[in-house]
Amino acid sequence: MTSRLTDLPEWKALAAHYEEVRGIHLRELFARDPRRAERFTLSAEGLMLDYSKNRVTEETLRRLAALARACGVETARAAMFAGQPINRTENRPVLHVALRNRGNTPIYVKGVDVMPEVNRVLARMQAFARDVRSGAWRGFTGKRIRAIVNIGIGGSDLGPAMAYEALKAYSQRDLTVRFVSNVDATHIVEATRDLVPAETLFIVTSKTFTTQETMTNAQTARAWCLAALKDEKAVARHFVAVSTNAKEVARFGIDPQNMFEFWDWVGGRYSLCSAVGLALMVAISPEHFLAMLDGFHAMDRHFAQAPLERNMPVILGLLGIWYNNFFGAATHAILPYDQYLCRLPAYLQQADMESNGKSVDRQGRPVGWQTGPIIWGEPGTNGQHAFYQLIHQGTKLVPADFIGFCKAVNEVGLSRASRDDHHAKLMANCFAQTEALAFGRTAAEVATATEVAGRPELVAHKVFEGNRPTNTILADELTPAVLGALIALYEHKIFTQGVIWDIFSFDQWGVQLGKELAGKILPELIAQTEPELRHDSSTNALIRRYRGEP
Ligand code: G6Q
Repeated sequence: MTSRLTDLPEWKALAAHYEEVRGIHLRELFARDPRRAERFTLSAEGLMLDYSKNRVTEETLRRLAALARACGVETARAAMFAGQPINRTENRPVLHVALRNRGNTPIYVKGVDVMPEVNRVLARMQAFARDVRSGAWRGFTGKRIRAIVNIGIGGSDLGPAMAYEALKAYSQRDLTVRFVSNVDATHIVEATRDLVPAETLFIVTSKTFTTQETMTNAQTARAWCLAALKDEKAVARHFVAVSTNAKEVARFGIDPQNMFEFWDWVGGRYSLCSAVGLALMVAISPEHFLAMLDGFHAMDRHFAQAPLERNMPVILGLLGIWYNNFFGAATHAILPYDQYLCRLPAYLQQADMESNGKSVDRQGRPVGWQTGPIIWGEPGTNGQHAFYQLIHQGTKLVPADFIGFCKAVNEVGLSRASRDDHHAKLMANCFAQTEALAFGRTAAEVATATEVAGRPELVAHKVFEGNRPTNTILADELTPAVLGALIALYEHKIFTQGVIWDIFSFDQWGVQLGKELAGKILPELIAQTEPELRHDSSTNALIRRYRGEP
């Protein structure tokens, strides 16, 4: 982009258009056009996106697509798929799409097709997963593996942990699968307290194999294992690694034969489809894992090929920009109406906030516009009994994505057509919420309700202004392929927004400073004699209090 974002004519046109439409109520937009829902619904790769309950007109969307074009979204998209080093601050390509490139078309990095390597590792993962699942892989004492513990953090934890929860119904139920991330010992202690060392396999997942939390937990797991098995050789049967760093893996004592590689062009928060997904593959089977990759790939193709106006990730990205940059909405809620997706908000929190939480443009100049929103959320219906009050009647605009399924994974109730059906109740709530948020309840409607009879002072409290925007993403059923398509949808939404905001979405320098300072403070907390503290007065006092010094 040669001009800065806010100087583009397309941006200025949107700013003027915003002034024209900001006051229009969704009630009016729906009343004007009986075919609005149809017009603003898009289906792709098993997902249906209804974006009609947004404060947009056809003109808004045209103008937003024009902005995307002016910002070079199409060129940037092509550059990513072609393996160009678009992560320029780390000088790397961004090729999570290669990990699920099920069509196997060659993708070149520095002139070398990466697909044979991707497929080689995928084949090794499958062989390993089959061995563990069948019992062919035994523990050191010859016992079958009954528990898998993934040790990793951030991008080496959230993806497989989220997807394991999401696809639990597809998992081998006699295999316990746990995820340990926090350096707080509580996490590993609680995760292992009921496990049997001779039947437990640890997957140490770390791109760098130097991450403090993961290495600390891995050493603790090693000690836990050896305390029971009493032989260093046991490590080879109870530990495998997922990493790019063969040297450190060997130093830890893990046989390089038992290391599953990935590559520096896979970003941590985009690594679920790499060997980082090994624990998930063992849990749900190679077949289901591959079905998930198929879903990812289908959405990748849609993103790569569909015109911007009919491109689901692009539409989600543009709507996000509309609220973030023009309406001033600071947050975006992710509200899955499916308990299996309980970790999806946390997963997307990292994917989005670590990617687009940036404040300088690609030239290193301060941006003069808002970038990534705060992502948050909880599964429905739980959230309805907690924070939805603010979304309905608070002073802040909170755009939200509602995600649901037509068919339940667990059909419980007298029958699907009965009022006892859990799933019908769940989805009735999902649809009702978006209806209430969009259309609200006017003072006139409240005034005629019997509940305020004789108490007119209550009317104001019971009014719902409405006009609160939502997307609804609906699919038939939560399958591995649908999960893959859903995650890819959000990945490419984040990509689209990053291009428009003119920021680098694939680095994460913002996590460095805290790590460095923790490295300085750690020796001060454990020093035998009182250390000389050179921090600010607050940090010095906290350290002294921790040490029990006056
Ligand atoms: C993700 C981040 C970060 C990373 C963790 C773990 O994009 O880079 O969350 O995944 O810090 O890093 P390792 O895999 O190297 O242990």
